[in-house]
Amino acid sequence: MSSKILMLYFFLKLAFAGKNNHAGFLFDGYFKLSGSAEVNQTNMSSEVIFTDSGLSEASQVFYNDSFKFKNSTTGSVFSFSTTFIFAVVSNDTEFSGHGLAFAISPSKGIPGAFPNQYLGLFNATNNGKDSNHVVAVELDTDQDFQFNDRDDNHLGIDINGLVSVESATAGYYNNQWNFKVLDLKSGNPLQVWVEYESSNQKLNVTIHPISVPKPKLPLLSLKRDLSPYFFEFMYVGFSSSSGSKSSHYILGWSFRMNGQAEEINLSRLPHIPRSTGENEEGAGDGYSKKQKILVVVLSLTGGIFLLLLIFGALVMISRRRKFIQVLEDWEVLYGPHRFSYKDLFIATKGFRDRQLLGKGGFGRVYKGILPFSNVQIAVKRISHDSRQGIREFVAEIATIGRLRHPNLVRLLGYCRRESELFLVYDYMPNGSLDKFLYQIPNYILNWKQRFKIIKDVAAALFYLHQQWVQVIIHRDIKPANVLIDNDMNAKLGDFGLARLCDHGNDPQTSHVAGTPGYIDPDIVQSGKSNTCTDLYAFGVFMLEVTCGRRPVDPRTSQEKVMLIDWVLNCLDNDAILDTIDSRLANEYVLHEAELVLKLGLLCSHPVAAVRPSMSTVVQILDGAAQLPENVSAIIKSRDSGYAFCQAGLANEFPSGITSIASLTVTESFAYYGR
Ligand SMILES: *[C@@H]1O[C@H](CO)[C@@H](O)[C@H](O)[C@H]1NC(C)=O
Ligand SMILES: *[C@@H]1O[C@H](CO)[C@@H](O)[C@H](O)[C@H]1NC(C)=O
Ligand SMILES: *[C@@H]1O[C@H](CO)[C@@H](O)[C@H](O)[C@H]1NC(C)=O
Ligand SMILES: *[C@@H]1O[C@H](CO)[C@@H](O)[C@H](O)[C@H]1NC(C)=O
Ligand SMILES: *[C@@H]1O[C@H](CO)[C@@H](O)[C@H](O)[C@H]1NC(C)=O
Ligand SMILES: *[C@@H]1O[C@H](CO)[C@@H](O)[C@H](O)[C@H]1NC(C)=O
Ligand SMILES: *[C@@H]1O[C@H](CO)[C@@H](O)[C@H](O)[C@H]1NC(C)=O
Ligand SMILES: CC(=O)N[C@H]1CO[C@H](CO)[C@@H](O)[C@@H]1O
Repeated sequence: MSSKILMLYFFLKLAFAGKNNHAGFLFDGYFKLSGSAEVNQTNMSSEVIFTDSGLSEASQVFYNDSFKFKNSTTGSVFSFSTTFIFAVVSNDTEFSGHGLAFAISPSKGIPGAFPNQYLGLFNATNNGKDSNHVVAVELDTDQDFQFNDRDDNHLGIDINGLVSVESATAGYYNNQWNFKVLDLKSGNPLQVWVEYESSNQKLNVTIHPISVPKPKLPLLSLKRDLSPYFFEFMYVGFSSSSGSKSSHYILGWSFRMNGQAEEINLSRLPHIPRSTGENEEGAGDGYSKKQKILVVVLSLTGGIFLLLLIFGALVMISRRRKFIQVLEDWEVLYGPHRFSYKDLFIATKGFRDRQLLGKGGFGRVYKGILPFSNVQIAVKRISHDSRQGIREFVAEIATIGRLRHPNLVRLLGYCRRESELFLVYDYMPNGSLDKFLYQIPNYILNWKQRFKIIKDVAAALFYLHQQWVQVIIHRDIKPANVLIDNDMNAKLGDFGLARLCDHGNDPQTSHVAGTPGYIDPDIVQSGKSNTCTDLYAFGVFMLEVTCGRRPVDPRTSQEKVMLIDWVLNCLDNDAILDTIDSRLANEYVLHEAELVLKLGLLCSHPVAAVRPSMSTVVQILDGAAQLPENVSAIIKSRDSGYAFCQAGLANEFPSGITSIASLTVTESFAYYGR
């Protein structure tokens, strides 16, 4: 060893000891977990890693020093953070072993642990026992029904046993809040973060490809005080199921107590030996190289020919379709709003299923990019059987198209072709409020955001009802029709559609528009909708956003199934604040939340005459007006109409909704609904 390198070695050692002082470390080498663990580091002294391969077949690699995890006076667990990059390389696509785990253990290694499905963490006798004092994050690549595994590609938080306390399919939420599934055993390096926050006792686990920055939202988030499971001093390390099926590599690892783990320098990421699969292929399986090339060439030319044929056919079809589209004189009046079918066809890549954003009662919504301008759009495809009403239909669209408000999704135009109608909207990449409230686990809208969303929707409705030259009734207010932009502003979508779709329909047979749970009981009787109908739905919406649950939830206890009933009951018992979304963890503005709940009940009062107007609602929300003095009394005074409402919701719904169970899955005209 030259003196230069020796000096560097000592320098690194000193830097390590001085800088981190047992508060953390950064290891930028790599090691392999399987059979006997091998440790290879690029530039760090080898003493930072303790290798224990003497225990059965399960391999474990632990850091040589323990860390102080608990405050000795209070007994609470400190915050900690760790990140590591791992890769699972296997040469068996069918089965690639059980996986690996990051573990926090009282000892340097976990004695007596079994390999395979036990992941080197526990054994058949101690699995699930409190005496283990082991907290682990499993990266599980096999489904073991014994431990209630959800699938063969998941992450889980394991406390003293292999039945995960919390688990989820491997993946992450990208910037548009779309979930991307990751394949743990792809062989590609993936980065994992395990972080515990002492102040709110939350353990978060995040996974992402190394090519994208750490996602904002964790995949797993467990609220749990870890102090019963930890001793004052604990060791950190990895364990693996071992076996010869796959190799588990750790390609960098950093850990820190009371702070965020240092980022791993990706430019220094070591190269891992790839699977031996390539060699196997080369070993020959009956085909010579020439034969293989021939097969490839043949299939390529065949494929290209087929593609050309399909392309030609598509071009011809789209040309023909384009000609079918007839432009009538009066339509020229609305000229700028009309898109050509061809453009929409190209924009949505031929209305391919991959472009589908959602399905609803009115039709499907596709994502598209307009040719030439590259503007992103959302195209709603509606089938419209009646031809007679088409003129009114288009006039209606022109009306909707002229509506402009920051809290309305902009309608850019339309296209009409045969019995189909296409509505073109601004594309909202983040999707709907429904997604933020219910579909992204671990995403919790805070009170400020919720209150803002309620005010935004109120402003949009006020505009539709009272500020525009003509009264527009929305008729389907619900979280699935409220879109969220990048700054978490809410925009109401699908306005005017219900009325649009009534044109050309026989009013006698037209069904009640709206979504069960949001439908004014009055409309069920009269069949007529007006602004009061919207107010009812908006009242339910306010309760829903505040309580963080759907208006009808058959999975909860009997007294909570109907949201309105439950909130009313709690109001009777002077416990209205109990209904506020528990995920907010008491972090809300008390007077605002109480105001929204009472206003929500007032708007969803069974007697339409009692409901305030949208202008009053906006004033109350802005603090420019007060709720009536006797609001509680008004809310509680419910007459026979209310009984009907209950009966209506529980038993008979118009238009083919048969059971309560279907209520939560029926999204009648979701914009970006599921
Ligand atoms: C390790 O240190 C040597 C000596 O300073 C340096 O030349 C080399 O680039 C380092 N390796 C990595 C992967 O950083
Ligand atoms: C590991 O820690 C022990 C003390 O706990 C120490 O004696 C030993 O030298 C360390 N091993 C290495 C490789 O640094
Ligand atoms: C432990 O908790 C006590 C009481 O809250 C505090 O004064 C002390 O600074 C804490 N110790 C450490 C090491 O954080
Ligand atoms: C399981 O592990 C414990 C130590 O945690 C050990 O005492 C016990 O013997 C092991 N059981 C089996 C069946 O190996
Ligand atoms: C854990 O995730 C939640 C969001 O689910 C976030 O509010 C919290 O700050 C995160 N905590 C840590 C330690 O990253
Ligand atoms: C690949 O398979 C061979 C036998 O088919 C086995 O000996 C080898 O250990 C496997 N390699 C890995 C990385 O799993
Ligand atoms: C990462 O490593 C490269 C090469 O060793 C170095 O040039 C770069 O400055 C490092 N980046 C950080 C953020 O440390
Ligand atoms: C698994 C692996 O790559 N091990 C290597 C670690 O480094 C030594 C030399 O420093 C090599 O001989 C091993 O093959």
